[in-house]
Amino acid sequence: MTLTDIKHKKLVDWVNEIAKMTTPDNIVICNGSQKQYDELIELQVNSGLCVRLNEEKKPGCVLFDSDPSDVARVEKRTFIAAPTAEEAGPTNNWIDPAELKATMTGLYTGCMKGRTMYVIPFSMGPLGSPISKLGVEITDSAYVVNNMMIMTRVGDKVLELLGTDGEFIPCLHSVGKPLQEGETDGGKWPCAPMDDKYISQFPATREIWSYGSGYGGNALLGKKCLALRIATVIARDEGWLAEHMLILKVTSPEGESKYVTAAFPSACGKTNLAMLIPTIPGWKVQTIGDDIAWMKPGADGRLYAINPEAGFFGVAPGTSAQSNYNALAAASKNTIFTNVALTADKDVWWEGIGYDAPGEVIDWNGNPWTQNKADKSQKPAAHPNSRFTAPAGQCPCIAEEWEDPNGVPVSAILFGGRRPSTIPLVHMARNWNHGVFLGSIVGSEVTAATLDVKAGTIRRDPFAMLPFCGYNMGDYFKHWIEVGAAAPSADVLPKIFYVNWFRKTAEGKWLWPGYGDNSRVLKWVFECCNGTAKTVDTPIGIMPTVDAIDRPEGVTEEDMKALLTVDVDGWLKEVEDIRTNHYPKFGSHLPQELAEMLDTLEASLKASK
Ligand code: GTP
Ligand code: SPV
Ligand code: MN
Repeated sequence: MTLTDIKHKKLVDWVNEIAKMTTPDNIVICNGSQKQYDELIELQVNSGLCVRLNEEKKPGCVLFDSDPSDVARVEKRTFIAAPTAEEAGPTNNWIDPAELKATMTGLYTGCMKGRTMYVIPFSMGPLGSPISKLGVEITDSAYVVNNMMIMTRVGDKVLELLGTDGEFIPCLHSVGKPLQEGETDGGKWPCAPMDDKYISQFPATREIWSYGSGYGGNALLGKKCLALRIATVIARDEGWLAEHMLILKVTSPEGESKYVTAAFPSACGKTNLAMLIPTIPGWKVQTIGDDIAWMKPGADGRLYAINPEAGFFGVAPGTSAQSNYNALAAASKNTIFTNVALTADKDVWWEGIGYDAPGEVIDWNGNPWTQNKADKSQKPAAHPNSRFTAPAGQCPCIAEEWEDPNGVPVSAILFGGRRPSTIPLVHMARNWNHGVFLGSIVGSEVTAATLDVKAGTIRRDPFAMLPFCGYNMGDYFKHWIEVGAAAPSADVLPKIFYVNWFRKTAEGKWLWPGYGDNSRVLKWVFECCNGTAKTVDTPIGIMPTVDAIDRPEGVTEEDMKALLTVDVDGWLKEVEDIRTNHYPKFGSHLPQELAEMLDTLEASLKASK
C-alpha cells in the first residue's frame, strides 16, 4: 500500500504536510504484516543496529543497544503544552503551545533527510471496540515500527476502521538525526542531544510531537503519550479513568474470580504482580494487562477495565524463572530486547536473571564484560532500565478475556510504591474518597525508569501518574472523586487499598519476600471484597489482623508485626510532609475533600498516641 491508496483525506494531508517539513527519502505505510516486520528487522540486522539472537534458544528475537544517553523516559524534557500553564498544573512542564510548535518545527525541518518515513496506523484497545482509540504514528525509526507492531494493533485493519473521515490521534516522532548525503548510522542508535529532546503533548488539540529520543515511552507514542497523557484528558471529558495500572484476574480455590487493578510507579512491580504465581495453594492469578488500564463505568455502574496495549514493554533486570516465570516465557520468542547483555552463544543475560553470567558477555554498551561478584562497584552488564518487548498473547498466564472489548468488572484497586519504612504491607480505604486520598499521597523511591531524576530518592507520585497526567493533577484528583460520586451506589465501586512490598529492616534487607508471596495480600484483598476478611480499624484505615495473612517462609511473627503495625510517628511525619510540601502545590485545585481527609488522619493519629 502507498499513500495514494489511503482514502482518508485528513490523514493523507497530514502525512504530506509532515513529509514536506521533515523531507524523508521515502514514505512507507505500515500494514502490520509479519512480512513487513521481518523485512524491517532484516534491514536493521544488516545495518548493525541490532543482532539476531540464537534461533534455538530465542527464536525470532533480536537485541538492540541504545545510545548511552537514550535509555529511559526523560521527564524534564516532557511537556504538557496546554493553552495555559494552570491547565497543565504544578506537576507538569509547560510551554506555550504556539511557542513549542515553533521551536519543534525548527527541529523537525529536514530532520528525516536520508531516512524513511514510516506511517503506522494503530489501535489502542481491541480492533473495532467502541472503547478503543485509533492513532497514527509517523516515525523515522524502524525500531519504533517493530516495537509498535508488538505493543499495539497495527495495520490495514486500522485504515479500514478509519474509513474516509474517522477520528485518529496524530503522533509525530523523529529520532532527530538527519543523515547527510551518503552518511549512514554506522550501526549506532540515532538520537538527538538531551537539550533537543522534546516529548510534547498538546491536550487541547489532542496531538503528540516527540523529537530526539528513540527509547520506550519517549518514542512508542501509543503508550504513555496517547494511552495516558492524552487519554487522561479524553477520560476527564467523557467520565472515565485512564490509569498507569496493571489488570489481573484472581481466582480462589472455590473457583470465584475477581478483577484487580494496581497502580505502582514505573519499575515498582506492576508486571510482576500481574503475572505472579501464587505461593498459596489453590489460588490462581492471570493477566489482562501489565501497565495501562482504561476503566469506564458500565450500565450497572461498575467500572470495567480494558488493557489498551497488545504487548509488554517489561523491565528485564530482576526477571527470573523464580521471580516472574510468566514474563520470561512471554519473552522467550518473537521478542525485542533492548540494552541487556549478549552471551557468547547469542542469548541474553541480565542482573537477577537467576544464574551467573556464562563467561564473558557483551554488556549493553557493546564492551566485553566478565562477572566479578567480589567487586561491588562493578557496573551492571544490562542497563537497569533494559527492557523486553513481548507480545501479550505469548504470556502463559494471559486471561482468555484479555481482549474482551467490554472490559472486565473491577472489584479492587491497589496503590503502592517503594517505601522502605512507614507504609504498612497493606491497608484498605474506608470508602472511595478515602481511597482517592490514598492515591493522592502515594510516594516512592525513584527508579531507573526515568533518566533525569536521581534514582533512590523518595518523591510523591500521586496515583503513580506523576509523569503521565495530561492536565492539572489537582483537577485529576477532583475527577476521581466525581467518578465515585457518579456511581449509582457505593457498593458497585471497587474497594481501594494501599500496598507496600518494599519495607526494609534496619540492615537494609527486605522485610517481605514479595513476588509470588504477594498472593497472600491479594487473598486478603479478595476477602475484603467479600466481607469475610479479618480486619482491624486503625487511624490510617482498615488493616488485617496480624494473623489474617498467612506468613510466608522466613517471615517471623515479629516481622509480620512490623509490616502491619501503624508507625504513628512515621505517619505524622508523612502528614507533615504532605501538608507542607505536597498539597500546597495544587492551590485552589486541591479538592476540599482531600484537605479534610488529611486533617482527619492527623487527628486520628494524634488521638492514638
Ligand atoms: P514499568 O514497566 O516501568 O511501569 O514497571 P513495573 O511497575 O511493571 O515494574 P516491574 O514489575 O517490571 O518491576 C520492576 C522491578 O521491581 C524488577 O526489578 C522486579 O524484580 C522488582 N520487583 C517487582 N515486584 C517485587 C516485589 O514484590 N518485591 C521486590 N523486592 N521487588 C519486586
Ligand atoms: C514506565 O516508565 O512506566 C514504563 C516504561 O512503563 S516506558 O514505556 O518507557 O515509559
Ligand atoms: Mn509503566
